[in-house]
Amino acid sequence: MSSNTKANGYEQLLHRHSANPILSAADWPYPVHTVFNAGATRLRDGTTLLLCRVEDRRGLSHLCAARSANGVDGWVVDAEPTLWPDPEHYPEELWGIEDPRITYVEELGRYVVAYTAFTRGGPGVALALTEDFRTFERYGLIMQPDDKDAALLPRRIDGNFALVHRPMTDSGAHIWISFSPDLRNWGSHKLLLPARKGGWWDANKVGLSPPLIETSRGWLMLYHGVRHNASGALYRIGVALFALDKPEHCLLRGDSWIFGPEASYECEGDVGNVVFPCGFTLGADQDTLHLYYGAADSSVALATGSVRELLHWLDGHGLA
Ligand code: BMA
Repeated sequence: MSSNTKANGYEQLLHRHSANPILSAADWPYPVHTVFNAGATRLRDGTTLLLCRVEDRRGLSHLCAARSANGVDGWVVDAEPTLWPDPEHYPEELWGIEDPRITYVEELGRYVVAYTAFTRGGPGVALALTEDFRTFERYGLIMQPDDKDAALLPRRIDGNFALVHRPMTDSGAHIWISFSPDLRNWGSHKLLLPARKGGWWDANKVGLSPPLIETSRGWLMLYHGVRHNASGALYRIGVALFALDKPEHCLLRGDSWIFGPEASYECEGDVGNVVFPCGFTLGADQDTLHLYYGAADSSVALATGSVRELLHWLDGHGLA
């Protein structure tokens, strides 16, 4: 067995950091209930920025930035909420804002944050643009409810911006991709990755986890798959690969999940048995993956892996 093989015989592709969970409510400079599902990016000066979903005791969420030089510890958390719901001007934010995914867009010279805006009509997808995570320009709701788990691609495809997202319809919770010339008007909607059926681990719902990872072989997707069982739901992570110039074309989809709740902080919390990544950064080698995930809707944890190894695993376990 290689060092990546676990006792149960499965290869371990993502490795939990020994400092997990790396952020929780106890680290916050103001009263909060839980901290989880953080978007991630590396700033120009090398600082890792996590934009965390923070839930208060009303049950409503806002976003708050935490910065660290090494992406593991020494976090400096904003003294006040970084992005607070603004239902007066953006009624779609009435019940809070959740689960941000961050994409840096060279063409705009800005980060595009896609987040879930929650209101009476359900959760929808909203965008906010920022240069520094201190001031934001809101673009408002771009995908109406029910829709969530969205992230922008870092560059245009065939002249258009592309957004991966997860609308809920009568036919289920599947991952879609949509295109826009200006980030405001969206169309050319295409089904990207459907939930499987029956007994599969990703039969009941799928959704994008962090933004797509661009590799020489295609767009690498980490997605969450949900299976309902007698005691609730299990959130686990799977992998798929899409064509670079035609991202709606799935090249490979892994058969099994690669990461699921096992550690106590993933199994126990407000919502047990949930691992929910919303962000990643890459090491200087452009291969080492730092995956930031919400654990049991209660804390932020980190797992590391290798993009090369994930692609290699897909070659052996992917269904075309
Ligand atoms: C999903 C999202 C996530 C949450 C997960 C588990 O539907 O709302 O924010 O982490 O459920 O509760």
